[in-house]
Amino acid sequence: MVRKKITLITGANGEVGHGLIRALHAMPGALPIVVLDLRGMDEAILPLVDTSITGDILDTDLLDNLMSEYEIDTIYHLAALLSTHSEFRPEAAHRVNVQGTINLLHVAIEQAAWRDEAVRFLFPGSVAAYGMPDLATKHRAAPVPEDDYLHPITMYGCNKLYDEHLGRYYMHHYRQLAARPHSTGIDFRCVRFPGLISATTMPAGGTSDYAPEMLHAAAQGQPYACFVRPDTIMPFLAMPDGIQALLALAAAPRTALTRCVYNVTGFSLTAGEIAARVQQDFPAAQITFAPQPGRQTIVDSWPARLDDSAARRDWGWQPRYDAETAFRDYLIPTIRQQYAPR
Ligand code: AKB
Repeated sequence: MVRKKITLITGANGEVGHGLIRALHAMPGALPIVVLDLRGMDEAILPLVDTSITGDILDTDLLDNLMSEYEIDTIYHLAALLSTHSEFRPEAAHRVNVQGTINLLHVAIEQAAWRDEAVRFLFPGSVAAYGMPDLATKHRAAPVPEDDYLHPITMYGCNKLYDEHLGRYYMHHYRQLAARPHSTGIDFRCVRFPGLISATTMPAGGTSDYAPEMLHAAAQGQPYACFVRPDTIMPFLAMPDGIQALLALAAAPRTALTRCVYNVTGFSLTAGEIAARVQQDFPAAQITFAPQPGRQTIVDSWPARLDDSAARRDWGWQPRYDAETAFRDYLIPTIRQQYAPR
């Protein structure tokens, strides 16, 4: 039986999934897309995918069925519980974020062995993998490279960091004591994302959410109480650049890659600067600050700036948007269109 060669996307109904599906669908010669999400796919995205499966990455029978039906060429494993949600249900987060990832790595190993060809495994890491020891260090530190300050304080951050290690382990060291160790055929590639800001979708359950929430509230004429202090700073990336980063890393020749995990970043702004920028285009915006100590502590533990020079060097990463152009050319015009009366 000839199985259909596909790209598999888990957690496809999230923010990154939507952008990724649109971009892949527009690429000439792209493989059919099969998506897996706990919730059914949004109507607007459904026509862009070959098959939509509503199900759980913890359901190994479902994953076995997928493997028997398709030849999986590339996996974008996006399914995760984000940082704020994960603090409410840490053990559930661990199951989804870690066991779920192992399940998908296992799918990749099985597929690679079956077809005798590598399976590319694209994984979104997170700035949450870091843990700055204190605010003074955060503000003093130079842009943080991939291997410094890796002491996350959230379950999500711990999970994401461990997943990166699992990807490296499954790629290079899996069953290394076997009589004849062999390549598992997993080609694991991770983009470590800062906070992502989309003009068309809203995040759910993250801690960098204050930035997109502020913008979307203003565009809809709703008041917004920001849950971190105005001086809170962290790195961000406009969503189209996030999608582009995943696609560029997926397309990079393996020989060019010197690591499994790459930082990417667009710009760093304080919450106060974001509020001021939003107010420039939405002068009636009612933005107030009501810091929540728990979520404040989480963002305070994330670096102010990321060093993405390895990605620039190895696979030509270059964000399209900086702080000014992200708002001027992408966020503001797109969000105006998004909420324009029809
Ligand atoms: C979150 O806030 O949990 C995510 C992230 C930074 O990975 N947006």
